[in-house]
Amino acid sequence: MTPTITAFERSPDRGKGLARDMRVRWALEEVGQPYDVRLLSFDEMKEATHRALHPFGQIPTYEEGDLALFESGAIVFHIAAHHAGLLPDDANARARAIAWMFAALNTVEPPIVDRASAMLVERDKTWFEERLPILEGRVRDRLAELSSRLGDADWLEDAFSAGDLLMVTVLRRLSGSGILEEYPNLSAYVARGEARPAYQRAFDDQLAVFTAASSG
Ligand SMILES: N[C@@H](CCC(=O)N[C@@H](CS)C(=O)NCC(=O)O)C(=O)O
Repeated sequence: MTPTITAFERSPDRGKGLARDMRVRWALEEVGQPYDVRLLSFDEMKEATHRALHPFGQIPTYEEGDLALFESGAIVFHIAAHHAGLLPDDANARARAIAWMFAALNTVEPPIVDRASAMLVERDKTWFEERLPILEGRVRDRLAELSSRLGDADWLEDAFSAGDLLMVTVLRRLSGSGILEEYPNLSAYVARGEARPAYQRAFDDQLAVFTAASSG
């Protein structure tokens, strides 16, 4: 059965691949699973029909037969668990790849999102200039730790996994900040993820939605 995911009708990032349906698209492309996309406006995301799928009125969601899922991490895990290619077969290696999925979403993404949110909605506050270095310090602490763990390796464990897929998409949220570039091995790691053909197909498909909406 072909799954259906939801995505922004008009992504606020203007098609830069930062909206979280990108993670799901990329995972589906990696495992070779075709999918349909239902595009939603911001208003539609907050309506009861969509909230029945997503309690917080957000994208992405994933529908497949009787199953309706929300949370990009849960969706990527579901895809990885049901197809070969995103999680190792060995039980211990698999558990470690899953640990990296949680690390991406639970440990690395929060300080990056806190910084991005402050840049977006707190710029006019009197305390913004004082708070920003604190938020950026927290991002740098996490990146320094991740950079030191990654070292010269291509991926976080022996082979590319759903853990890398999520980590790369999380790190991409720093694009334009200049912070990622302070850690050359992390920049190279993100570039390695972006160079994967499955990533490029997912990116192009997401960008095509934005381009079509802008020209329409
Ligand atoms: N933890 C959720 C976050 C979902 C999320 O923040 N989605 C954003 C797009 S990337 C969204 O729908 N934003 C619009 C809104 O919250 O109103 C996940 O990983 O799926």
